[in-house]
Amino acid sequence: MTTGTLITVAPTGAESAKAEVPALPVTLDELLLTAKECEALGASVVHVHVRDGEAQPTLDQGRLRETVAALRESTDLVVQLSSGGAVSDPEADRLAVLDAAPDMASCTMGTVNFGADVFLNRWEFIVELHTRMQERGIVPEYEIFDLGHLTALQRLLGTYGLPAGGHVHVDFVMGVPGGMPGTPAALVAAEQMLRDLPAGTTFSATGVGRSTIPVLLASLSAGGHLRVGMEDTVTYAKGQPVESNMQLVARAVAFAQLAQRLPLTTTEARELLGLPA
Ligand code: KMH
Ligand code: ZN
Repeated sequence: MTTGTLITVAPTGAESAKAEVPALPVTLDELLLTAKECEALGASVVHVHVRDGEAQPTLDQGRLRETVAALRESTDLVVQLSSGGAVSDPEADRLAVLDAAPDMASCTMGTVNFGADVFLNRWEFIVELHTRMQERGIVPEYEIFDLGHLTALQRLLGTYGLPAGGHVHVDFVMGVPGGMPGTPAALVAAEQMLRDLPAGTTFSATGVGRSTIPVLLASLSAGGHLRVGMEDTVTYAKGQPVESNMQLVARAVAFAQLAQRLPLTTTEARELLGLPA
């Protein structure tokens, strides 16, 4: 039965430039303030990409560890580090993200064209991420950019077993140029494929750019959860730049309330995701 809504905020990403999107949180202080305010509004998970002193994406181990510690110190949010990084990040650096010991990490389930770039996720690399997370008790969020990624997930779980905590949670990242479109039809197709995954598998969805609202509404209607934030959405409405991540979380909360699926607390989110209390 569908109950409340898990709201994940993805505040920064690796793609937008601070110079073009001044409201993007890129320093640790900006990230912490954003995280605290989004938690107060109803977010329960934060999906984190960090930036360096020049506001460029980085997988620097020191910054990752400092960020995990600071988020734990000032919020109760589930801390999910991106192992996807930027398209240019080497596999070794992406695997090393796990050394920062987050609650969760993303695990993208296949290669996808990413605009003019390629977001490379080889099978052996996926297996390494999955098994290292199993060993360390880090809960994965499986990122699904295309329907074939769900077939790969079925194969992964069938061969290497369930993730830490025993619960499977996937996130449909929709509307990336090169991936599945951000449409209700594609969301329903993806949701239908969850039947081939372990019973109780949950999903969230995010639509990049102009697919943000259709995907948000479709996910709520189909019993899914939500990911919102400036990683995926920098335009609030036509001609209106997003002012802050809080603006996007507030809109997601309002939609969830309309759908009578209230935001989960951080405690409820941990329970849903199979994380320790
Ligand atoms: N920045 C994208 C290339 C993830 O965080 O795991 C990959 C991404 C997915 O954002
Ligand atoms: Zn990400």
